[in-house]
Amino acid sequence: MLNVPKDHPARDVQDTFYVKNLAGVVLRSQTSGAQIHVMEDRKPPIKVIAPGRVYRNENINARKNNFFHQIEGLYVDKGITFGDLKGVLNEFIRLYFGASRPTRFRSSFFPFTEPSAEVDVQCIMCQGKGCRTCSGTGWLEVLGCGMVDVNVLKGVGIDPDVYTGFAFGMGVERLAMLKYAVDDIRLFFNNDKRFLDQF
Ligand code: 2NL
Repeated sequence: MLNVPKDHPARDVQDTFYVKNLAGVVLRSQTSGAQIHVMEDRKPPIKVIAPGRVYRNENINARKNNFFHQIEGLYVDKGITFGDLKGVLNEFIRLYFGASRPTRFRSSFFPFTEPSAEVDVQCIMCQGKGCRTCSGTGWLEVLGCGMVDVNVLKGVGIDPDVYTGFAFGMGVERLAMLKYAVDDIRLFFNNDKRFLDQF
């Protein structure tokens, strides 16, 4: 339903865990399924926020855990444009990081959105000069987004000649790491009271 062909390389980053002895049961790698169900069951205008725990087969390190919490958003109606997407996400980032934190939209690829973009904020460690945290680029990736792919709309029975929509997804832990300069995602899951007491 998310326009990812069986043999597409974009499947690799969605590799997850299969539950033994429960045929066909798999731990979700993104919360998009919730939004697909809403689009199947309702007519536009559709506005959804889908938060929840998601799982991925990762080699665990400071940046990646094999589960995290994702917040996805979806807005489908007549006349929704990339301008609406930019307006909503710029406002969210302004409220979350503060007005003084520069951001940029960079073109990207997701099978379920076209066009797709990633939003970066200026590196909080070096203020854009380039350092180890931002691999010398001066920017840190915050979230992924784009206009809902025509094939996704068709798949759920929404006419893409009448309706358009935007969607986005972000990692809760990653957002907290960027705001509070936390350098290891595993700290959120170790339940060390000294870490948790700071917040
Ligand atoms: C991310 C990036 C993304 C979406 C999620 C989406 C959902 C539907 C249709 C189209 Cl139902 N798109 N979600 C779109 C772009 C990016 O997630 O979560 N990075 C951690």
